[in-house]
Amino acid sequence: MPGGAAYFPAFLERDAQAAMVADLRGVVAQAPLFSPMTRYGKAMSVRMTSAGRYGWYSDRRGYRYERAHPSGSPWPPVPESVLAVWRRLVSRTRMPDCCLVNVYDGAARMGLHQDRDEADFSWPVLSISLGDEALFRIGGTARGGPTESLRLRSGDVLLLAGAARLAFHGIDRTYPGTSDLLARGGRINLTLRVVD
Ligand code: MD3
Ligand code: FE
Repeated sequence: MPGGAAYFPAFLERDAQAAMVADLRGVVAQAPLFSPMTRYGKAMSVRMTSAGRYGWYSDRRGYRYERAHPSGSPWPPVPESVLAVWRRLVSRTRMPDCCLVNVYDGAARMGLHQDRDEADFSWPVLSISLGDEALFRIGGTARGGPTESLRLRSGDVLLLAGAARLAFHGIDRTYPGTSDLLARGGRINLTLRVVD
């Protein structure tokens, strides 16, 4: 993995994962999942929503953070169960502005990309995986360079800082049926970010 990436396999116990999923049901009830349009006008296969001061949004105008859900309502607060992980690994004083919730079912995937819509890349991104396993791929800061793959499992946490913060990364596929955490199957990934 690139410098600045830290991998914490099985960081969350089963009970903590289940409590987080229950909290996320509340988030999704207030801020329903949607499939963002890429800037090319094609719907992403991953469904998303957010919690926090900002949510990530995309349409033909491009990728950005917004203060409100597409419905016009403010995003719900980030659940305490999620903030607790940030406090343990990132900061006790600065809380994340955004918890992006990515939901993968069936054939959903995410192509290689960089996360560069945030103002200050010196803040890390914290990722929490829940539910089905996924094939995660990460490379360097230039598109087209060598990549390495890692199978992310439910309860795994990744911290992307330093050089890894601007690394190209994506999800090639998930492995349906590899976890019984989510009643309807699938995978949830949370990313916690400082936006501005
Ligand atoms: C490496 N999510 O939301 S999480 C994303 O599993 C995103 O849903 C993937 O990429 C997912 O932007 C991967 C691991 C991850 C998250 C953010 C990163 C890796 C990262 C930011 C910089 C470098
Ligand atoms: Fe990303």
